[in-house]
Amino acid sequence: MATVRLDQKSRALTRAIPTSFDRALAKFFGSGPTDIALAQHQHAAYRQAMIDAGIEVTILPSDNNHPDCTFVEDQAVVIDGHVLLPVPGHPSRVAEQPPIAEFITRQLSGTKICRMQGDARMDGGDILRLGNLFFVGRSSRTNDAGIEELRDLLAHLGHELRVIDIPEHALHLTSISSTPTDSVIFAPQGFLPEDAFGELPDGCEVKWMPAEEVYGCNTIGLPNGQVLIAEGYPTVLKTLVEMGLDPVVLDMSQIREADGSLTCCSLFF
Ligand code: CIR
Repeated sequence: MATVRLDQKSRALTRAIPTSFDRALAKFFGSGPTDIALAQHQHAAYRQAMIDAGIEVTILPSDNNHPDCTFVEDQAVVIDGHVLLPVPGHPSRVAEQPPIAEFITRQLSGTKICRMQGDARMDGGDILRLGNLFFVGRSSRTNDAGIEELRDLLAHLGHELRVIDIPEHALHLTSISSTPTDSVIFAPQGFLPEDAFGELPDGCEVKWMPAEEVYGCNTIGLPNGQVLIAEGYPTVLKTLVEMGLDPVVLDMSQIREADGSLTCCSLFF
């Protein structure tokens, strides 16, 4: 999940892969999963890697009526303990939200829950956090009205929001970028203008990866110095090692077939 700083990553929500996963939406990285047992195995390894890193991981049951239900990142936005429940940008994904919303509101009882209204649309996967600076992708799933609702919440919390236009051949901002630490952004060359992220705070930088490693740019940095990365992206791997971090390589092949990246499969709260 891309809306929490490293020091805020202690608990993560996940959701099991449904038996209908082969019908998940797939248009960008994949053409649809073909091996559900393998996908479930990969998801189990993903959860275990987080548990091994000291994260408290919860798994909600899957919903076979919603092939994309594993991708919980899109369904709720948790920022500094505040919750924004977006209206997901794809109609087939709207009804995935209630059990996730119910779990999160129970866990964070006492916090104000905002629900997106009217025509506003947003997938949580369009939000990226670098320390206390936020970016949002304007994409096929996230519209201007959704962005304004996020801006209102961030203004209340005193955080800046910058908007990045996502190219048509990409799904979300986090499909093409991530923050393995609170001071570094990984992004692929050629997908975004070089100044897309604007001027960054002192000590922060964008590390541009080769375009063919776009899927590898999605990583999950963890408080213990480990960084979860997908298998098969050598520049991403080498860069993390050079940064003194400890990469944990996961086979994501079947999850990638459903256009899902590492961050999509969890919601830190
Ligand atoms: C979808 O198209 O919505 C899913 N098949 C993939 C969602 C991936 N989520 C993400 O990037 N945050």
